[in-house]
Amino acid sequence: MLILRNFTPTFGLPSPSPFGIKAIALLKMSGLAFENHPSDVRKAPLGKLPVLQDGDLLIPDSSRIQSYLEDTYDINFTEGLSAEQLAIGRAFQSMIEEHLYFIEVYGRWVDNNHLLQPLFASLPRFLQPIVQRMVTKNITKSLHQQGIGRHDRDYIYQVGSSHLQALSDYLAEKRFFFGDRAHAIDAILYAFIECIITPDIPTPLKDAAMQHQNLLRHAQRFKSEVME
Ligand SMILES: N[C@@H](CCC(=O)N[C@@H](CS)C(=O)NCC(=O)O)C(=O)O
Repeated sequence: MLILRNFTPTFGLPSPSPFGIKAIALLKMSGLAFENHPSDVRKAPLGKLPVLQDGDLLIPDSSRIQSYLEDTYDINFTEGLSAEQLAIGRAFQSMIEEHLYFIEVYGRWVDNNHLLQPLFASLPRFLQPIVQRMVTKNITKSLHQQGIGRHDRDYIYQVGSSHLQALSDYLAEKRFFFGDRAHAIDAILYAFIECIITPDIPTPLKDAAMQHQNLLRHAQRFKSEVME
């Protein structure tokens, strides 16, 4: 049985992490049996979750999990895609995971830090504010190092909105990103949109996402056809 080591479900999400949801989505798409287990991020091989456990083997990182499932279980998450579509998918994946992600993180940790207590609910009560302050300090530092955290709030959300606009424009009226069937990029799009729209965390990024009816329909479709 495959075990997915993940964060504890929070904010109405199966994982508060978009990468954690992406990994669940890929496993659902694979049709393989698996269990999603809340796990301690400090025990993860790279200090991050999700991690896939297959027997004694630990596979960190959602993209490495994808490659592992493809190589080991002969799952094809990009079946039928042309070289051009693969290139487009790759570019959108980078935009989402390497840039939009940090704007989502800003929306939670900088703009709405007071709403994040549920993330620490499993800790002893006296430790919760201490750990929250420590994690917030580390995340704020990583936003500064990444670069996005150096900009003003309006500009950060303006960039986030332009990413959402690009995703909405490319998706247009298609059922999934490249047509009728869901591929790996749909798992990624779903995971990151779900993390913006589902938690009760108000941000201009959420307002922008709610304007794109096709992104909302995509999330709903992916949820009902793949996740449930
Ligand atoms: N590239 C990794 C990113 C995973 C990641 O950034 N996970 C974050 C949560 S969204 C994490 O575990 N952070 C814990 C930490 O940095 O201490 C993937 O695709 O899985």
